[in-house]
Formats: sequence, C-alpha cells, structure tokens
Amino acid sequence: MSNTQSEIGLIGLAVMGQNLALNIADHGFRISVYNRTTSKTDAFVAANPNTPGGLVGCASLESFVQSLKRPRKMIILVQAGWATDKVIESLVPLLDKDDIVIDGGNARWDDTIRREKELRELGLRFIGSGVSGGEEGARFGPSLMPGGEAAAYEELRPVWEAIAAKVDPATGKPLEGAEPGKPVTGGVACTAFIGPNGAGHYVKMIHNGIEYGDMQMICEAYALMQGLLDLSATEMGEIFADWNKGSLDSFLIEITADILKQKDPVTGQPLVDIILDTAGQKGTGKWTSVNALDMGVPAPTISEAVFARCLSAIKEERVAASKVLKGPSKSFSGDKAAIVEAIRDALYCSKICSYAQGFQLMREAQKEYDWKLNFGEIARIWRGGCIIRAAFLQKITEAFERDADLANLLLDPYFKQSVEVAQENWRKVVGLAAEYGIAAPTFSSALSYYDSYRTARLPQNLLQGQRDYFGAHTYERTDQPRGKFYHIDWPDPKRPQLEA
Ligand code: 2AM
Repeated sequence: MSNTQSEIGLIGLAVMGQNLALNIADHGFRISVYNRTTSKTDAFVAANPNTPGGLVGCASLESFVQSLKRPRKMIILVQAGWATDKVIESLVPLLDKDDIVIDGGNARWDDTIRREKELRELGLRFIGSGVSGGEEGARFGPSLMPGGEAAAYEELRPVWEAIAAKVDPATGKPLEGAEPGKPVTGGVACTAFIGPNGAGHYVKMIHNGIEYGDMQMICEAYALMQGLLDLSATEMGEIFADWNKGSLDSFLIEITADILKQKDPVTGQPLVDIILDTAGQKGTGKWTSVNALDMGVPAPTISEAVFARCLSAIKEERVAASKVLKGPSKSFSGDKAAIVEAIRDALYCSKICSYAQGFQLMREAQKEYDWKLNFGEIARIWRGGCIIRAAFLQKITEAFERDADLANLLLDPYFKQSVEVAQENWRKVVGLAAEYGIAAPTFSSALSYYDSYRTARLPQNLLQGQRDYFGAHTYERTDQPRGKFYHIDWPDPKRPQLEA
C-alpha cells in the first residue's frame, strides 16, 4: 500500500494550484490532488496523464488524506481568508498527529500566526509559505518563502527545493528554459526557511509591497520620458531594453520593454497607448503600508505606490479635474539623452530607498514577533522566480553579508556610493517633474526619505513646540539627557499679557 501513496497532496485546482501540482509532479513526486468541484479534478488529471511523478485525483477529502504518506503533507491553494479557514476546518478531523498543512496562498501573516497556533495546539503542524512568481513561476519555478516549525519544514524541504526557481550560484542569474516534464537542473534553489509561524507570509507581503514600488517607479520613468521628452512607446521600449543590460537588469524592466514595443492587434497602435489608465490591486501593498503605519516604520515610497494606484482608479474625477485645474504648460527643450540618463539614475536611487524601507519593515517585524530573519538570504531567494527578481538583489545579499546588522541599506558602502554618484541626476529629475507638472510620487517621496534620513536635525523640534503649546504634550531638550520631559506655560496671544 505505502509504495503507492503520494509524497504530497494539493487542495485547490485553480490555475496556481494546477501549475504548482504539475511543477511538483515534473520533479518526480507523486502528488494527490483534490478540488471542491470534482469535475475540475477529473479534467485536470485526464489532461496530464504522463507526468514523471504522477497525479492522483481524489474525489473526496477523506480519500485524499488516505492517499498521502505519513507524516502527511498537504498544500492548500484556495482563496486567502475565509476559504482557507473552511478547508482547514474540514481537514483537521481527518488528520493524525504531526501531519503538516501548508498554506501556499497569499495569506495575511497574522492569519498564519493564528492558524499555526491553532493547529499546533491540536498536535498538527502548519507551514505558511509565500509563493511568488504568478502562474508561470508556480509552473516552472517560483520563489518560495516558507515559515512555521523548522522541523516541519525539513519534511517539506526536498519538495520545496526541487520545485523552486534556480539561479546560477556564480552570477545570481535565474536559470531559465524549463519545459513541461523537463525542469531545469542544477543551480541554487530560490527558497529558504524564513522563520517561525507567519514569517514566510510576512516576507511575501513585503515582497509584494516592494513590487508595488518597483512598478510605480517604472511608470514614473515612462511618464517623464513621455511628458518631458515626447518619446514614443517604441523609443521608450528600446530605452528600457537598454537599461535592462545594466544595474537595473530585472524582470520588471524586461517586461516593460516588451510591453512598450507591443502593438495593439486591433488598431496597430502601441498597445500601451490603448490600455486604460486605472490600476487594480489585490491588497498586499495596502497591507504593507498599513503595517508600516501600525509599527511606526517609515515606508513612504511603498505607500505612495499604493496611493498612486488609488488615484489612478478615480478616472472620471481626474478627467473632470483635468478640465478645471491648471498646471505649467511649457515644453522641454534640452538634451534628451542626458535627461534619459538622469531618469535612469532617479529610478535606481528611488529603488534603493524603496528596498531600504522594505528591509526596515522586516527588521522591525522581527522584533515585534520575535523572529530572527536572515536578510541576505531573503534577498537571495528573490533573485529568481518572483516578480521583483533582479541583478540588484545580489548587491543586497552582499550588503548583508558584509554586515548582518546593517541599520539601513543606504548605509552600505555600495549603495551609499551608488546614490552619491547618481543623486545630482535624481534631484534634477524630481525638480523637472515639479517644474513641468508631471506627477512623480515615488521618485520625490524616495528623495524626501533620503534627505530626511540623512538629516541630523529635522524640523520636528518645532512640531514638539506646537504639541506642547496646544496639548501640554511636553518636549525633550537638546541640552539635557534624553528621557527628561519639559513643559512651559506658553503665552496665549488671545489673553492680554501682563506687563512685567
Ligand atoms: P472550486 O473549483 O470548487 O470553486 C480558487 O478559487 C480555488 O479555491 C478553487 O479551486 C476553488 O474550488 C477553491 N475554493 C474556494 N472556496 C473554497 C472552499 N470554501 N472550500 C474548498 N475550496 C474552495
């Protein structure tokens, strides 16, 4: 009996679930699959009869659980939130001690903390694993961010390391070219144990927050090239393709080049000119920003990226406002090539600040939740498989290898130097954006972050004065030790002052 049992199981056969199951089977693992709607299970198994590991379709949760080797390992890939809880609830009575439930959905990290605790109290084990890379990643190699009990992850590790994206250990570049039934071989897997309970899903959320920032910054570079320099989509496509050969080398820059060069099959115009300018979102960028506010960690650039999507979504209001509100109407006449170069520098510097903010969030969260995160490793597992994969991440890994306790990415010698040489251009671009009335919220917010972070004395002395004036909130003094609080009776201008 046991030799016919499956290594692992998967519940939820939407696209991500199907692709992850096929990826697992391609690596020679026999996998049982279950879906609430059985016809989907049957169709999926029938459509994929010859995978190296083999797919076992199960019509009931009972037969699914019985088909798994012990300790049983089962991945849930249903909608995050309520549906995940429902599936766990139906699974629990069917499981035995030490069985391992793995949530591969986009769960909130605090839900994962709760679920891990609830299952642990029942003698079961729970892994919350971030899975990044979309449908393509799930099929041919995602970046995987597992969190939970370390010993439970050891059981899952062979599967997770097999199916994760692989990078060349020498260059850090993703190894590509996987095909159905023929995964890539060799390379370093883009997965590592992140930490206890919700750590994996937390890191996945930060990944998504950073992704929001990266995407918005690219859009601002595009808006500036279009608005200031009047470049065509095709010309910009060439520029992004060129940028992809240097320090900005990344998946998002690469696809941006392709998108800008794409023609609309209907009109023959650049497709990007036809696509409506209202962005959707699923919530992980918002969670990152809310969490930043909750913990009091400055992550303004990531939050600006979320707000930029919100502003884009109020299209009708903007169209109406565009007829009423005036801005500058001059046109730029200068050295276009120099400005393209300056925009590239602004993008790179802003990106450094946005990543610095993401890592600051993880640093604070590890204190809050008593995790010990390995930041160099986190950057390493983001080098392949996921949406933010980039050559740049290698530099972050190196920065944390130089100093595991680095206070801020900006202080690492490589990043410090990068910003030093590029900041004149960055300031020029933010200045031009203001002068010509082109919104560049993440470029300018990142620059303010940089300038605030490097300022020893900010104007919040005045703010403390205001707080003490109207609310007796007290202030500390520069000439006294920290932690001693003072208050004065501020003169009230509305009351007549007595002559001394
Ligand atoms: P379905 O095919 O039966 O709708 C993504 O929606 C996946 O999650 C689908 O496989 C879907 O199953 C599954 N799903 C959604 N809600 C669920 C629930 N409450 N219980 C089990 N599976 C669910």
